[in-house]
Amino acid sequence: MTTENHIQQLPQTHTNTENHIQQLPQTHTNTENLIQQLPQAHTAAESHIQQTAQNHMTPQDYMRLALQLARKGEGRTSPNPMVGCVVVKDGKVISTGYHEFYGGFHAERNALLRCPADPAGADLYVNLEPCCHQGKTPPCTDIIIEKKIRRVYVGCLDSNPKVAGKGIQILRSHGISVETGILEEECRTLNEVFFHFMEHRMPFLAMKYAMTLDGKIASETGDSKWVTGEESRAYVQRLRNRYRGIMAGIGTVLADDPLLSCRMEGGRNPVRIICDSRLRIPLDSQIVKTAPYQETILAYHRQEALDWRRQSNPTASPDASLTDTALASESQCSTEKASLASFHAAQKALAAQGITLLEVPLQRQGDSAQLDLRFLLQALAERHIDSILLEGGGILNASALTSHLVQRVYAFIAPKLIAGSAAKSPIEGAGIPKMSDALKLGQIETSVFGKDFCISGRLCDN
Ligand code: AOF
Ligand code: ZN
Repeated sequence: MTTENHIQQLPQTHTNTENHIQQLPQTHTNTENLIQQLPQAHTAAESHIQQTAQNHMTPQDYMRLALQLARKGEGRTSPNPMVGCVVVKDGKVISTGYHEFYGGFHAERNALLRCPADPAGADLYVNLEPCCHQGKTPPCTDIIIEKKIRRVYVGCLDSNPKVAGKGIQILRSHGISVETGILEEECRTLNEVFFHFMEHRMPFLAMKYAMTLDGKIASETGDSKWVTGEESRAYVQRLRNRYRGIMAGIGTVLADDPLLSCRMEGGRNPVRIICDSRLRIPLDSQIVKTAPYQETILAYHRQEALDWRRQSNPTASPDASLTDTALASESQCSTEKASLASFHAAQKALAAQGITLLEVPLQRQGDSAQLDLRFLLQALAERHIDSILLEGGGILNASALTSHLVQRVYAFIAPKLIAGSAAKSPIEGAGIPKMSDALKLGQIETSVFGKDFCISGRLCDN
């Protein structure tokens, strides 16, 4: 067996709960094929395929269908969940629907409104408990009752306090039989962002990095283009579509001048969040130049920004050799004025590009001080940013990790070696002294992209 064959075979050892791999194009299942055929089953042959496939469908199979439908809304429903719905009558799927975009009809209403046949007496499968509140759209429980659905199969309960078990209660009180917990773990995982945001009111932070087999994200000279291959990088574009925000540090901006946009076909750009405590971002950087077209937030600290301007302008700095105190204090005063003027000019120029400037306090970590990420994330949550892909350098990653703000890790590993003790690694900082105290990941999913691996998992305690 060649090495490559060996690698290709590894993903097949995974469990059903690891749905990450199911999202890859080459791993389509029968239910996925079915779902692609459902809306456009025009020919007799297609209908035949549908019916054959549907004859042996279990509640789990229908729920898998609902999950696949739900994923069609990926990147468009935030901060609402991805929900899919399947209506089954006399052993046949008579309608499907999904939550297509934020503010649009819910999955159940879409499926029932578009149902070509009378759904009275049908079974309905939905990955999230039907809602019972009037929000942007009317309660789903209303239409399920009105259309005389007989049985409802639910993937998992909704943790939105307006729903949280009440949806199921209402259905049961109208004589509808409700079964819950169908593929519960997959249903929870699909909407992990929604549940985290609903339960903690904090954005779900996913740390993504790409490293060589010897754990380096760049060479000693700082070269990082490219660690991973095309397939991995295409998947990162998909992640950028999936997450509402993307976060990077000023170090990355200065080193790589990235765009941090989503280049996936039909994708949606994430909100860019740059941690730049000293407000150093160059006005001619790609981020600043494209800010009128892609929402951008800069997190900074006022005093750090002023101090940096004072220190980086030596001609205006107070001259220590000056003996005359009056002269010295006059010089200091002009330095203060100059740094304040430069700071205000930067603020104005950035705001003129449509950039939101967020003032964030500092947090001490050992001898150094960094932006208080918890404070920043709370501020972002208030702006309805429910999820963030962290594409930080080692310092920002360490800061997020040690502040216990990271929920998921995507580690892309390329079969390359670059060596060098000064070559940067994905997570820096002081580190954890004892292996027994290492932060542990669960729900591990392993995928192969070309010659690279991606290992993803949830941080166990966050
Ligand atoms: C969805 N899509 O298919 C289902 C949802 O913002 P609203 O008024 O549309 O309501 C959103 C809430 O509805 C959401 O937090 C969740 O509790 C519930 N279910 N939401 O966006 C759906 N079924
Ligand atoms: Zn609803």
